[in-house]
Amino acid sequence: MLVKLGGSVITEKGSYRTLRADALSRLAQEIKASGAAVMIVHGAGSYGHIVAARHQLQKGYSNPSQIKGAAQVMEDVRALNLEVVSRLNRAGVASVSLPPSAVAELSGGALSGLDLDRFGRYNDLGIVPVTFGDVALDSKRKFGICSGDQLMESLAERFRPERIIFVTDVDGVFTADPHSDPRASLIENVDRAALDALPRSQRNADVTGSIFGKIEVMMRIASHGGDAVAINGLAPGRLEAALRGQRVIGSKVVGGAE
Ligand code: IP8
Repeated sequence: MLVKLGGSVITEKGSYRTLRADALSRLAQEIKASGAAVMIVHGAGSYGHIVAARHQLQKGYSNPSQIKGAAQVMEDVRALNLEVVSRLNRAGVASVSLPPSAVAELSGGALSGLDLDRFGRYNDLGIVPVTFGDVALDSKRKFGICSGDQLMESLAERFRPERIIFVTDVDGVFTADPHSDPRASLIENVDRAALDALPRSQRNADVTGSIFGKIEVMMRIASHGGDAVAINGLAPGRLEAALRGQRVIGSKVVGGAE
């Protein structure tokens, strides 16, 4: 099983370096309780996106004033990662941090290298590899942003997990933004047609792209086989049930992106 703990569920996205500590601890306990073998990726949330956007780090190097910003983001996402790894260890899920700033390489913004053997070897030892959205070196742009979704795609391609679970702060993929539109309804099966029908308001971007782009990544992952689902991590018990292979409220993404 491959799990992404989205930045929106483990942090308060609008408030710099603010952890959703209770949600994170509970999710760690749910992972333990499920007994599932997992690899974990987490988003950066307010530990990454605010400063990365201020310095336009996703575009790569353009001026020396970005350097302090890049170092700040790397420090901040490490702090978040330590919160995640400590809570997993405390819950009884032995975990290790594999930071993209040290084990990944970008080329023009695309993930061109990741030390996947290292993930496999820790996994074989019974230690859960935990990686995350981070700043990484880029062979064309000097540096860039390596998103949790890029990492999910690369891990899914190599390890072919049975199920890929994206944990967010809403029930799944909606016809409109459920935070602002009371008429938004949950799309249980997301395919290419459903994706194309999403309104532009659903495509609001942060530094690593829009919801639209994230769903495309999920579609590509699902087209390798396996099951890709988006569920609500703020609803207690759903991650545990999804890890047990049970049907839970959420959206299932059907493969089909080129
Ligand atoms: O939260 C973004 O990763 P994501 C990483 O998975 C940074 O999109 C540093 C903004």
